[in-house]
Amino acid sequence: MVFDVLTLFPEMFESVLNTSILGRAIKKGLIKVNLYNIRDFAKNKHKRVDDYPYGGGCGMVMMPQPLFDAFYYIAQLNGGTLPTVIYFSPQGTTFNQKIATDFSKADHLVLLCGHYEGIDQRIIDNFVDVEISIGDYVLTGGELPAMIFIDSVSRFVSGVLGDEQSAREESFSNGLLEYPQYTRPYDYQGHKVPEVLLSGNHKEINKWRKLHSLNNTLIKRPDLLKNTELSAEDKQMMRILKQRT
Ligand code: 4GX
Repeated sequence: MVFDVLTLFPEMFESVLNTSILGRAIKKGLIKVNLYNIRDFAKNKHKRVDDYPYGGGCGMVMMPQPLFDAFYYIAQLNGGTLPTVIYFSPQGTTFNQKIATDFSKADHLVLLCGHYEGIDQRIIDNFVDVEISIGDYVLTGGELPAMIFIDSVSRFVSGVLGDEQSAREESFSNGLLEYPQYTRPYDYQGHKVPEVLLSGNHKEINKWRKLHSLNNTLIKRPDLLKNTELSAEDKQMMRILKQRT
């Protein structure tokens, strides 16, 4: 899968793309991230990419020319057609796991990162297919949202996670929060690991994990349960949990 990123600050991406799971996925060739510096497309003498807003007001607006030319360039590299273009802004649809899985099926996406007060609306009107927000708070630019997008979408690209993790992912794509995890030692300063996890009884272990997964969700994120399909056994467990609170 290929991500073309249009940004004024390509250096912000370096450590994120060179580290851990994303770093490995890129080295393996499972994903490719092409960073384009928008400033490289500026045609004026001082390589300016922003200008004052029409109508007045504070802040600067990213001007059309460099981005129009960047999109023409990327389209030309792809036989004249532009892949789906995503723009990150607080006005977009709020990003979630479902949207991440949907985009992981694409083979090529263009991510536009705005900076300053925003970008000239004509860029959005002519090139942007989807506007995405990573949450209701204001950032200084679209670079962090683009990195979050690449990270969460790449996890669903085949081979990016190990077999074990992708199987685990499946068992938790049910919209529930995770169960508590423990590692050695069994007794750390008197704080012990729940006995059942040491029992070797996998039926009981799975039951314990499901119980805590349901309970965590009920206590911390009851809103998630509205969109979650529960089995008959899960519903029974849930009734018991609800009586106890
Ligand atoms: N989820 N930002 C985009 C530039 C901007 C300014 C004004 C449109 C109008 C954000 C978020 C986010 C800050 C990225 C403003 N664009 N992006 N940037 N939350 O806050 O995605």
